[in-house]
Amino acid sequence: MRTLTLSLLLAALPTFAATCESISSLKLENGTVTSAAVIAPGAFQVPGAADGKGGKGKGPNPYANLPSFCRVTATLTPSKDSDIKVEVWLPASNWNGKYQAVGNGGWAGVISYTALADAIARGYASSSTDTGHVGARGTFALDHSEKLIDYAYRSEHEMVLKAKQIIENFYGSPIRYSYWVGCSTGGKQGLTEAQRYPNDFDGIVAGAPANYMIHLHAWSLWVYQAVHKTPNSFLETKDLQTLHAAALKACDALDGVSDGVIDNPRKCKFDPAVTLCANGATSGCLNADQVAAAKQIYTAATNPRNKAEIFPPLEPGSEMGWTILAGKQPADVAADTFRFVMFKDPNWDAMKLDFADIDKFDKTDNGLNNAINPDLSKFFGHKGRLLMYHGWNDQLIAPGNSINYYNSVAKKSGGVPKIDQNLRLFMAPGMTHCNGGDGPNSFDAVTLMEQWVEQGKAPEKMLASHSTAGQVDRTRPLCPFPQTAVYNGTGDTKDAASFSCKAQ
Ligand SMILES: [Ca+2]
Repeated sequence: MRTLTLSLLLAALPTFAATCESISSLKLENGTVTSAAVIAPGAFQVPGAADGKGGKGKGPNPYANLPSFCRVTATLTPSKDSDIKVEVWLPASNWNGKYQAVGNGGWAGVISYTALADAIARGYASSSTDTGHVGARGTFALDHSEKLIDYAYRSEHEMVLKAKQIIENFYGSPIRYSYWVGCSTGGKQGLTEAQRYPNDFDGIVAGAPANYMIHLHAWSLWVYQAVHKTPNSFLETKDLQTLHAAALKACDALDGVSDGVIDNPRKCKFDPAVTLCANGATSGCLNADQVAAAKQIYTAATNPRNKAEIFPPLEPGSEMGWTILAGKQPADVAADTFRFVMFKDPNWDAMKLDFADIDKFDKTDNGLNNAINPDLSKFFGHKGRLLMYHGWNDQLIAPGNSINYYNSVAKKSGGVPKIDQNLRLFMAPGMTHCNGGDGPNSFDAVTLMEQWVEQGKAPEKMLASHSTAGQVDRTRPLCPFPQTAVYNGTGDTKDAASFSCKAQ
């Protein structure tokens, strides 16, 4: 009877849904809707991209199968120096009643179009922001402290407020659930939201978060400096191959399956000295300076004054990805923090970074881009769910960073059992930054998050797959930290069914 009454009531409710075009006259606080137009199925083209696909070149068009949607663009100006571009995409039909905000990568500076497309393909209304500047570099931050605030947290929160307003205005009904989905900078943005604006989301998916940004960027240059200490320190690709082979030889089989993937690199004490050239050999081995460089890279960055850890190290198994941080030039994404925020000198020399200055850098940042507040009690207090993941072979953000943050939240909250229904971290063996790699690296965190938030079903495992040339060739469960997937002893080691999540 109660159900019948409710459905009659719902059916009788008038809808106040607006037309797409009418959204352009919607009034926003500290912002303006700049356009609102219906995009026909499959017709979206990335603005300014010659191929309409955002530089995807000959790859498949990620927008070809999109349903019709209302595309809203807005400019937000919470400060006088702000120029935050936002897009809100609203499925024209079959809206699932929910909102999914999507994150950025690196220094952002661009709308995340493919992530928007993924979200609306699932029926979500979605939004993305360029975080308040154009371009992938940190150059904008030079003498623009308000824009740096926009990048750090304000653009995301302002976007959320405006997107919710636009969505509810368009559909004429309240949003049932709100989610954040992002990796790397997007992971940082998700954690920042949980820390600063705990009521913005019901669920947050935060992959490989760049949340300890100042330390992350300092550590990135620790890796760079390691291979430039002497003229003989640099690790060429062949040297990385030598290291990688030695790391696998030492660590791969420890997890019970020799498959080219080290399930838990921290269980293996790999000493790169085993690759040192002996007896006059010059190939297939490393010179002493290269071994020293590798040792530095496998070691946490520390403050030389007090030995305090600045950031955890790259792990054995990740060697083939070192070409970015341990490259011929410092990685701009990291060096830009020091060029444009700390030293205000575009020509600053990354070799001059003194790790004894880390406290000074933190002081300058003042908690702006270091998003490490472990107190998530307000987010957890309304049953907010946080799903984190990180690849053990991450070559850009050391995976230990996620473990450190997880542990800090657990400690603050009174132990793992206290947070287990609100925060779960999934470490992915053999996965590189956000996806890819030799280990299973494709998974559906969004569906797990939906089940967690909407049905109260916490994720006990996350099924991951690895593909070669588009064909799945192995599957494996990813387990909530500190559990790991352990081989049952029988069955196909390429099949997830042969593994169980166990605490070790
Ligand atoms: Ca293995």
